[in-house]
Order: sequence, then structure tokens, then C-alpha cells
Amino acid sequence: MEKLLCPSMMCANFAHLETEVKDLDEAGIDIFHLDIMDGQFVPNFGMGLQDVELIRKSTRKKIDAHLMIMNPGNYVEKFADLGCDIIYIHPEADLHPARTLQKIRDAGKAAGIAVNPGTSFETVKDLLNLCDYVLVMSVNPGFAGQKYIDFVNEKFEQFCAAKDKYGYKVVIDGSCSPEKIEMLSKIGVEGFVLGTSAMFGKGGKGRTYSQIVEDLRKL
Ligand code: S6P
Ligand code: MG
Repeated sequence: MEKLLCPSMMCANFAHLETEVKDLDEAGIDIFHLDIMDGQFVPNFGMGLQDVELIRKSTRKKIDAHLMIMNPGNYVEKFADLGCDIIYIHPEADLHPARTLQKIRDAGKAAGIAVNPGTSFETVKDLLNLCDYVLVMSVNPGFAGQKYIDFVNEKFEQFCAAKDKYGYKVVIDGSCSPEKIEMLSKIGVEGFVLGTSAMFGKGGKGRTYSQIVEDLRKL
């Protein structure tokens, strides 16, 4: 199964954001992962709409919006108009997540849910009918550079076991190291959000983005 490599742009060098996008694009990544945080749903802020706009203008590859914001249903048009191809919402942040997922699809975009470490498969099961992607969080959302939460492993199995029935792809977000990529791709995880554990800063281990992509594809 071909891996979907998704660099987490909040970890990129913002002093040269356009160059970062072009370099990652040329290196052969698949989807740009954009973390949007409102300081309410998670205790952090980022990235701005102008960042989304700039990234959209700098690449023809897919970009996703991981909305870590309250009431994401109010902002679907905004992110669809900005050119996001995939929109993830956190079901806990929305009184009507089923309506919002349908709204994303009606806007012609791929719909996804992001599943917190403390949210079970059973809790979100009925939403899977409306999902093209499921982003399983292996850290609590809000920050890069956190520790992988081991008890989430069982949930990857559960979501992978049901993916053919519902027709979604499973993506990991949080402390996704080369070791985790190797382990999780074997059980059916297709997408990998790459932050400080595999791509940026220490995780890159001084290699170019092209070398990193090449190494990760071999795992
Ligand atoms: C976290 C956010 C993520 C991080 C990414 C960082 O709330 O949703 O997308 O940016 O997980 O990766 P790492 O390897 O630094 O944990
Ligand atoms: Mg994310």
C-alpha cells in the first residue's frame, strides 16, 4: 500500500514558508497538513488563514485543514473556499458533527474526523459513514513534540479493521516516528502526519526532505 506522507506545516520554518512548501513538494510528499487552533478547543493558537492562503498558492498538491476549533461547522465554507481538499473536524467540538461532515462533502471536499486519545471507536462509529479520512490522534491535540500515547495502538487496529466497510483511510497524527510508520503501515494505516519525530528539526536528522521521503517510503 502506497503511503500518504503528510508534513505538519506548523513544524516548518515560517521564516521561509514558501520555500519550505516548494522543497517539500519537490521532495515528493503527498498532502500538506495544516493545524488550525483557536485557543479554545486546544490550549494553543495557529495557523492563520493567511498561512493557508500562501501554502495553497505555492503548491498544486492536496492540502488538509485539521480544525482544532470549537463549532467547526461554522467555518466549512471558509476552508473550502481557501482551497483545502480535506477538512478534519473534532466531533467533540461540534453539536452536530454528522451535519458538518455532510456539509464538507456537499462543498465538494473530502471529510474527516480527528479522534482524540480519550475518544473511543464506539463513540464515533456512526459518523464513519460520512468519513473519507479518519485522523487518529496519538497525542492530545495542540502541540508538536509530545510523547506517543501507547494505549492508542488498540484504536488503530479498530479503525483499520472497519475501513473497508466504510471506505475511509486511516491517518496517524502525533509523535509519528519512522518506527511507528513501520509498525502502523503493516496493520493498514495509510497516512502519516510528519512533525518533529520524522521530518522537521531533530526528526530530520540533518537529511534533505528528498532523502527523508525516500527513506520513509522504504519502511
Ligand atoms: C498536534 C497537531 C499535529 C502536530 C504533529 C507534530 O496537535 O495536530 O499535527 O503538528 O503531530 O508531530 P510531532 O512528531 O512533533 O509530534
Ligand atoms: Mg494535526
